[in-house]
Amino acid sequence: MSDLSSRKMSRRKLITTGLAATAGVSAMGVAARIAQKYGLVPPDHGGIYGIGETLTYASQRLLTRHSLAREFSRSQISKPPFANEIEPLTEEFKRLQAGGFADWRLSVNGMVIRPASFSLDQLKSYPSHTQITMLQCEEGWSYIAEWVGVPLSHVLDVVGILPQARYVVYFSIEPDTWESIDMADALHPQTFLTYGMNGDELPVGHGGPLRLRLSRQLGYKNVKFLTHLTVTDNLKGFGKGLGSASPEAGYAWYAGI
Ligand SMILES: Nc1nc2c(c(=O)[nH]1)N[C@H]1C(S)=C(S)[C@@H](COP(=O)(O)O)O[C@H]1N2
Ligand SMILES: [Mo]
Repeated sequence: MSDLSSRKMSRRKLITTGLAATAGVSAMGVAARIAQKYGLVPPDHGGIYGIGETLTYASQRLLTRHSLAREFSRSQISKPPFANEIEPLTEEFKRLQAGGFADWRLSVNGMVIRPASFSLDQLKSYPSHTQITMLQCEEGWSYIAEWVGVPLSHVLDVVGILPQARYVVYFSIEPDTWESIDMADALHPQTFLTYGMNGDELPVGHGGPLRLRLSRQLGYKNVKFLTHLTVTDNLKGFGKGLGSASPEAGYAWYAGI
């Protein structure tokens, strides 16, 4: 992402201001210990910024575990939705695109009973979910669109997740672009693998042919060009162990809105 360093700076500034503005650091330490006790510590909790991350994640999880993101009516769909700048697409992506994405696969493995690889047609054959929600970028802009896809919970049912599963890690065909979510978000009814948008195929500019859409977290958790999911009980083995590429660049792992 080209503007990563500037976004990183503004995020840091935001958190530092937040720390100064809210309760003393010792009160936050107590809250962090409570979060630890209830297993509500996010993977990017280390260091000074981590106290804030733990507070955000723990309080959201305790209060809003089952809450729904706001849905809109057709008349509220933004016209025309605009695409965030995307990195130049890889040769492999272009090859798949030239073939109409017939060879696009989503592989699913990890703590599952039946690891599998799905074509787009297979995913489209499952019961679909449609929703009109807002996508919000951490930089402040947003838009409302109608998305269609298959609930992630359905795909997880097909592969059968093991009871000790705690997170779903998801990867883009774009190098170094990956995120993860906890099971509360993975199984949430508004979390789905989208292949359609505003009555059409999902445009490449918005992450087509396949994108993870979760309406309760910021735009950057909505990874485009999805090729792989893995189910795990521990995020330590992925990247720098912070849960996704975002905290490695200064963004929160948990980006609840
Ligand atoms: N693979 C990939 N997914 C991505 C990004 C990206 O650069 N690459 N940008 C993220 C960010 S920061 C935002 S705000 C949204 C933007 O989505 P949009 O293009 O549909 O507006 O996509 C997210 N998903
Ligand atoms: Mo963003």
